[in-house]
Amino acid sequence: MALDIVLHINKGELDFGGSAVSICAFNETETLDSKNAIIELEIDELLNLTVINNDSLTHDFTIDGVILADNDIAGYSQETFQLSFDELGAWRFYSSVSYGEYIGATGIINVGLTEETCFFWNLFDLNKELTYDLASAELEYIPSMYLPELFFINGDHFPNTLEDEDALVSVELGDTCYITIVNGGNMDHVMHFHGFHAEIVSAQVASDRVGWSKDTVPIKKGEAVVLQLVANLEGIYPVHDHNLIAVTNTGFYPGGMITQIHVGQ
Ligand SMILES: [Cu+2]
Repeated sequence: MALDIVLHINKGELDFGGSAVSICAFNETETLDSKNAIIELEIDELLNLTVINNDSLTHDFTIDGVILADNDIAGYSQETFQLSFDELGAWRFYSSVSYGEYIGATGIINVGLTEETCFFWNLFDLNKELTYDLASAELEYIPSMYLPELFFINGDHFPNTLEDEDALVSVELGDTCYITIVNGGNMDHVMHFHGFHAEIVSAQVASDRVGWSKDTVPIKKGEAVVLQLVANLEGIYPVHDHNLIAVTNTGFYPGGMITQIHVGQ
């Protein structure tokens, strides 16, 4: 069994709350969307991936610990990759160049959960002004005095997160679901669940935490974790970044990395 997927690397400007920012993303079409692609695979399923680079600059297709070399995609060209994963988990794929990774080019590969109810939180932070120089490669690093002002889950911020069926956890009482969280941003994040503890079932960076059941889950830069959540309480519960700067939109609360868990019956 094999899955054929085509991804486009798109770069350009998008408007967030009246301000344009430069963004790079892996999308399923050649239209730039700040929400990166999510790929769901079975364990041992072969992924035949074609990556089309619509940027003039060279990008790459990187997965920490999996694909680190021979992965360049020259400007306005395409490459193919074949890969499979032999265990349940989530992986972050990204373009490791500064004008890719630092401005949002991170997607998610979820493995072994295609029969389950899954949600996805792709975390990203950025500073509006920096994005222009990063996108043009005039700036090639994140300055130590980094002051992000936009905080995204799946390429958008609260309250828009509630309109995203991958970001809003909507389940029935008694359901078990899985939440994959990837941090493609430029700082660490930490998600706080109200009402629930979630069990870490897979983690690429802090793998020693597998099996922990927590209401607050640190998500380091570059991390990809899978959480199992059992919806044993009815109602509506917030989930948010515990770093309170990250629950704002350009300084205004509430915004940023907030979503909700809806449990009905
Ligand atoms: Cu809280």
